[in-house]
Amino acid sequence: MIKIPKSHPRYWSLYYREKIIEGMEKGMTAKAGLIAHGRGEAFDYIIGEKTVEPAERAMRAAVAKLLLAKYPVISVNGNVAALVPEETIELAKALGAKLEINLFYRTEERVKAIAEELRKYDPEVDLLGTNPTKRIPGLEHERGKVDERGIWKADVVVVPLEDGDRTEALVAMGKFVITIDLNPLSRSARMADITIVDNIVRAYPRMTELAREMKDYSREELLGIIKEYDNGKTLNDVLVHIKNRLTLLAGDGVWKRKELEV
Ligand code: PTJ
Repeated sequence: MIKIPKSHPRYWSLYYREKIIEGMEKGMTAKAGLIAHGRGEAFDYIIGEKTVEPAERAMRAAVAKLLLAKYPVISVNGNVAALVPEETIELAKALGAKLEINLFYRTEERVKAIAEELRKYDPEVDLLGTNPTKRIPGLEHERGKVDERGIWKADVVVVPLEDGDRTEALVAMGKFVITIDLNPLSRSARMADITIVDNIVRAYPRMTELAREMKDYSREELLGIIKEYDNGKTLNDVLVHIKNRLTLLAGDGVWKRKELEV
């Protein structure tokens, strides 16, 4: 990984870009994962590189649902393993959820590389998906393979940075699907039951914090949070945030250096 000076104004953006490149060099991240990362970066720039209120609202509803779930599973792909390997394990522990390596561009080499990376942070971690025997109906080839003890059995699944087709197929299987996606217009964002429009590098640590805080809430309180939640409204509110931000930036037609800083 190249050394980026901490004083660089875009330090964190460059840092995670390097992490994705490193993920590919380690054999974890798909080439298409680099493109997906670039799309995420662009949306994050527009959103303002911070957690907006609708994302916080979605995270609370997601954590409530996961805490009430009978069999919650968190899916791990090549981008997630490159960006937030330790944070993924922390979140699963805080929620009592299973972890499953589940890849769109599945190869056994990539599954092995991701498992090795996660085990660096917890050698004991129970990782599903290394030997999947079930298939998501309607998805051909490798991308539909799931673990009988994991996504196949899950009632609530977290599928971050996901393709819309698979999100849709999981919803059609009757799963409650939670996604993390910086693009509020994506098919995944539209198909999921709860969409967290935030960067996964901010969302996972915040969800872990929320899980630790909310695990003492009563069942009624958690159910109340879920009942109040409206994913369509949340996505709409993100778009309104983007619209307002761009209107502010475009403002009187004069570039305002200060306001452009994110
Ligand atoms: O590792 P694999 O084989 O499972 O493949 C993973 C990718 C990401 C390549 C695959 O799932 C894919 O092609 O996904 P898409 O359809 O490009 O969708 C990924 C979505 O994640 C896009 O809408 C991006 O905007 C979004 N995204 C990218 N980086 C982040 C992100 N959302 C949140 N946080 C990010 N860091």
